[in-house]
Amino acid sequence: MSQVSLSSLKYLTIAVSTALLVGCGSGSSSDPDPIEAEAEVPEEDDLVVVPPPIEVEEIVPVIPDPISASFENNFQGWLDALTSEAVTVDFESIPSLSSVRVNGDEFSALDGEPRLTQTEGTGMFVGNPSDGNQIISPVSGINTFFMGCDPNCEGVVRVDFSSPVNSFGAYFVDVEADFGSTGFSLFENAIVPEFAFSEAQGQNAQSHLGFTRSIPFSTVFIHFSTGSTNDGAAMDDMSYVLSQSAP
Ligand SMILES: [Ca+2]
Ligand SMILES: [Ca+2]
Ligand SMILES: [Ca+2]
Repeated sequence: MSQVSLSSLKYLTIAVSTALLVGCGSGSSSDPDPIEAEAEVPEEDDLVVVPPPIEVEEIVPVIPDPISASFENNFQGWLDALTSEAVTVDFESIPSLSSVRVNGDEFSALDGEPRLTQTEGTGMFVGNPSDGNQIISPVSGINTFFMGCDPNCEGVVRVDFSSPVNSFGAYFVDVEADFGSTGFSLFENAIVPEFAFSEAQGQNAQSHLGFTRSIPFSTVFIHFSTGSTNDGAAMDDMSYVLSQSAP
């Protein structure tokens, strides 16, 4: 009697524990999986469908207009387009000589602290380069700004301001066959200026180039030919307008 009852208890214990293991295993693996699978699929579908149309629509209007309005030989038109009075660098703060080499920070006492850096050429000079075969008439005073280049190449000057400006302009003197490479660019390493003279201006002619931009900028590049073959061009009365008044 005692042997039978002991063996039957063992079988009962094994049967119950097996049933519990099987029941728990089958219950936990069959119930949660369908719920999780059904919940994940719709969320992924919603995320994939929504973003692409938004990204495509935003790419199109991102392309900015580099220059909003340009003025060639229309100084008064440029003045009328300004938002406030222009600051002018007349290059008269440098002692009068035929040519004085400058490093570009000589004009930083003015509002906007313009600093000039040569990016192409063999030197920046202020003065009056008039000599036997070339007469340069300054627009203001007795000095102009010009570059050296040996023997003939494109001169490029970078101008950096301490606060953004929205307008820029200058007079150029003696723009001739190199008119297409005389002007301004807002982009570094531009091969030709994005805004240049449309035709030759003539021997010793004083010609104004100016532009305004709806998006303020802090850097502008001045392009002009220098050298013996094209006999170069000088600049005077470089002007700009700060986009916001000083605090
Ligand atoms: Ca001058
Ligand atoms: Ca000339
Ligand atoms: Ca020239």
